[in-house]
Amino acid sequence: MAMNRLLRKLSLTLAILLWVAAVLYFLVLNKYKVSDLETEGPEAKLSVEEWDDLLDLFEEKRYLGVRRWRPGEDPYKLYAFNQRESERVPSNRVLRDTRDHRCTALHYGPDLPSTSIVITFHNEARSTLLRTIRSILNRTPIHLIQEIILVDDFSKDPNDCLLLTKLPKVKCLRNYRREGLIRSRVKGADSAQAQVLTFLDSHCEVNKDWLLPLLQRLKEDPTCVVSPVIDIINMDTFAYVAASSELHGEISFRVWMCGGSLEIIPCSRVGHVFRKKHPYTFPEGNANTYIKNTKRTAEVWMDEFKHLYYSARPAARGRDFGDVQSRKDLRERLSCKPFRWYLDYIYPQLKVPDESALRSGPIRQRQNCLESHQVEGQELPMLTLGPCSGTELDQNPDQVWTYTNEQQIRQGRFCLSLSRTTFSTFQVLLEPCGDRGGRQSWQRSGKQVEHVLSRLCLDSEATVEGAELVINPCDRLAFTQRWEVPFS
Ligand SMILES: [Mn+2]
Repeated sequence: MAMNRLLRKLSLTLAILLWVAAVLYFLVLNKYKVSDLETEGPEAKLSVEEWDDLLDLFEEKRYLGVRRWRPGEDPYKLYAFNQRESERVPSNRVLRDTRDHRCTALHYGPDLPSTSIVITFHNEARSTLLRTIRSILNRTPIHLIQEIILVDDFSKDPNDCLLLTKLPKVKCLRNYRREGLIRSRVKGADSAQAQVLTFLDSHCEVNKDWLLPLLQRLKEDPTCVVSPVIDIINMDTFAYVAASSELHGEISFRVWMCGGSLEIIPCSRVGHVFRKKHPYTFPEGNANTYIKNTKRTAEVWMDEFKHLYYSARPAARGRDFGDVQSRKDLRERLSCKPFRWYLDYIYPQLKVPDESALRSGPIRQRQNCLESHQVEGQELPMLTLGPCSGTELDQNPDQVWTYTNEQQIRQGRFCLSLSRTTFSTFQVLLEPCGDRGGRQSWQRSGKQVEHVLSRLCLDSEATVEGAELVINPCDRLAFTQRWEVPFS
């Protein structure tokens, strides 16, 4: 007993010692890194005096004094990040160098091409927008910046953009109606003077030497599209946190199919404020814009695989997606390869659903269909029966279900699942797909749909609100257990 207590005491002491050592190590490391930053080469940086002069002209305090957070206000209301913290963080703060230590030993060619940096924004917080620009001016050899082009996508206050043109290299373009991200970027690109274009978000902070390895790689191979590793700026505290060095960028199949390549350059680091939602609305409504954009991509680029997109996004069926002829022409003109080539040679690790096992469509019981139903304020959609609606060509997305290789009955990210609560284990509802405990496995058995583990059958029971889905002992005579399904 005493031995036990002693051991516990010892291990606790050890844990505390380790913790103290770790904190000290981190502090020392931090200090080292900070002094490292301060001794950056003179050509890379404006002197303090030069900066002071420019900022006197620019009047930073005055710029930041508009629409400031006030005590009592919700600091997340305007921008969906903590505005109060953002305003506390100086525009020229010191960042920890998050690169692998081996990056510091790299040398870059003296004749790198210069770049035009395009930053688009719509009602961005002034504090984050300014910090984005100052971090660029502070951490980039000035001769490599041809210009910083701000594209103001019809923000409420034109001065958010205009006043910043007092900073070196900064230009401002403004849309006189809301155009959206890509048209704004194209506008910036059209007016750019440099050969290399760099697109940045409007709430970033670039880290030490961020641009050099990107330009170096482009010089070696001009067909590349390159990206930094994106570090995380915490939306609550604005702490700058290193992203894991495991690379997980967007793999743009369009670039690969048309003879380019997309590379994430590990020695280039840029921080970005990740948010849980957009603080602004899209020109055609958030869901509509998303569906339209992804549907256009599928229609132009995915060839015979586009039905997989529709299985995953049934809401896109029958939706208008505008004219894509010019995009198809572009694909033709650039002699881009088929989507299948991309799957075979660039991303063979990607598991493409086996077509014979993937079937989708409505699940019918007489004239009624299995249907999902969004309820205001509720996280999970309700599962119910409703009159079948929609046609083969124009299906009702709430009534389209996909049977997957994992024997799930799926719609979007939700799957038919047995209830988790003990007092109603027989209820069937919608939950996020992915349960491995067998609550989401179903198979067809004649006219019935059987829950694989319990061997009970999918059934419906009338309630005051309509119908509830349950499982019951299988009974071939019960009409509520007879289903027409799109899979066998
Ligand atoms: Mn962003």
